[in-house]
Amino acid sequence: MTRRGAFVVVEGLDRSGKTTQTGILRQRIQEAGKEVFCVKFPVAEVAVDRSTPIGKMIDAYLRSQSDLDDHVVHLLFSANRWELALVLYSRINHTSDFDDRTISDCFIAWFNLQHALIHVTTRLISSTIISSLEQGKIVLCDRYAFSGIAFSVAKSLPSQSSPSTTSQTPGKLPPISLHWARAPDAALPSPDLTLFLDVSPEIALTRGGYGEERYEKADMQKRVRSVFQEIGGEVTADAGQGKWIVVDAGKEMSAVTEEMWGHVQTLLDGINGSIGRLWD
Ligand code: 2DT
Repeated sequence: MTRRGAFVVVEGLDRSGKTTQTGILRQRIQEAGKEVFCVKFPVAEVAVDRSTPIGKMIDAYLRSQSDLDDHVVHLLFSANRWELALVLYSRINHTSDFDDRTISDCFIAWFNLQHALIHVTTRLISSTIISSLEQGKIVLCDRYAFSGIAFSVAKSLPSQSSPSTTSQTPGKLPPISLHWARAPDAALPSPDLTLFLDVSPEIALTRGGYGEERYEKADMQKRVRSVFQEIGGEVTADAGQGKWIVVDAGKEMSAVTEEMWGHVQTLLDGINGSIGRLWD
């Protein structure tokens, strides 16, 4: 039986160097003669000159140009992962099934036809990430469902600077629990390896561009970091969810690259066995 490719996710706090390191890894994988399929969440653009409606809503929210309830934001991020599955499926397979539909129609249909469409979208994602893996490609993903959970749950934790407050509107909807946050992404492919780039909010603060977006505040980043640590513990305890490696992203960039590359290199020859599912 041919070996499938590996699914590698890079997660981290803001300004941890995630996107730069993912770019370097992509180049190294290609130089090693392997095919790589790259994905970045949240996705604002999934193809040349085409932006997704949900990607745009997330972008406006992150730039503080709109305000949305935390639960809605969480579901939008998850829908952003599902909509990528739909778009890529129709492009890769040249099917007409979804060509005439706008992505937001798909999203509404997802809510209306919940069970049926979740089943369909689960199959569809098999044709994108999973088919790449089956073709032996390495799938390299810059943020995934773990970010979704970490950022949404962090908003429900008390602020460390003023413990009685969270970013949620008081007295409205219940806080977002780990359990609730996991649900929309259940059954998406689970990574074989997650590299979590860990950097202290103090070091991140000193890096360029920090502070421009909604979540780029030291207090929020501390809470995100603590939820990521909890998720890392859960992934490590569950053999079906792949490996979770914490990389100290506070050190020199090239040292971070070498450490990450060391882990990815072990997966270049592919993997025996089927692709796991998140939280199955
Ligand atoms: P970047 O800085 O990597 O573009 O991320 N986020 C991301 C969530 O809150 N939920 C999610 O599901 C994902 C994928 C993390 C922009 C911000 O979006 C947050 C930071």
